Amino acid sequence: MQFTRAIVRPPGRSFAAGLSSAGEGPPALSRALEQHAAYVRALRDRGIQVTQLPADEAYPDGTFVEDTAIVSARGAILTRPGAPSRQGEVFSIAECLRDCYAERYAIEAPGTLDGGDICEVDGHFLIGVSARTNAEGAQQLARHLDRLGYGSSIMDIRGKPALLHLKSGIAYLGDALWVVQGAVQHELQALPGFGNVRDPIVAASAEAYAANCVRVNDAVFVAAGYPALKAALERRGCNVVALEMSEFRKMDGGLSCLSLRF
Ligand code: CIR
Repeated sequence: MQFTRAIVRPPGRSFAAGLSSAGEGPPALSRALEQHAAYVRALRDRGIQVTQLPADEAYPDGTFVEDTAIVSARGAILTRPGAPSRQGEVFSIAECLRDCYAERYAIEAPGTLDGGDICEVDGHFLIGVSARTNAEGAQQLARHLDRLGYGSSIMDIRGKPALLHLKSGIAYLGDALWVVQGAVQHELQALPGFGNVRDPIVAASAEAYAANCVRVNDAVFVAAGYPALKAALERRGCNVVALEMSEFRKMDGGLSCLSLRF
């Protein structure tokens, strides 16, 4: 899938007040802003037109825009994030997506859903049921996707507390290339229709954070500082762009969640 546009939002002054279980101490805002600017430059270098929303101090986790919408080639679905403190993040994203998509749906109460739980696989969507995405939210999304002509599969990751979101543990990079954390490899292969997921790159446990990587046109963006995964991707022929993510990691944020790409 070739992306032409992305939406991002830099972290605001309230960033350190966001949700975190990482136990790595508070993020330094100045470094987070530098890292975010480098991420935006990397998107632009791939030919992407980037829309930067202003930071919103009311939402410390608002920089993790991926959680607020599912954006596909055919339509957009606004989410209802599982963390109550994040639900208001969706309004400004809805406004922004109004200009980009004629067809829009929304997850409604009592459903909850975070975009980080959704992994697109060549027009089929894996939907993770997690501590953030409930079964009702997953079913609503499956129905909206069906209206858009897409299939979906639900994968329950509630027994895997190390994974905040499905995409913390699974990345699909196109051309049958997968990166997974060992904890989800067998579950993925056991899903109906996914038995043929052969030879995924399995991130070593010391590099589990970097399993959340993303293909952006001719490149694969991966967190910097994870040499084994970078080398494995390069052996598979990927043009790897390594991006420093240390301050976002402190707030449990992966690389994919800093943008909506479409
Ligand atoms: C949260 O707990 O919601 C944020 N601190 C991090 C969200 C990261 N989102 C993602 O990986 N998709």
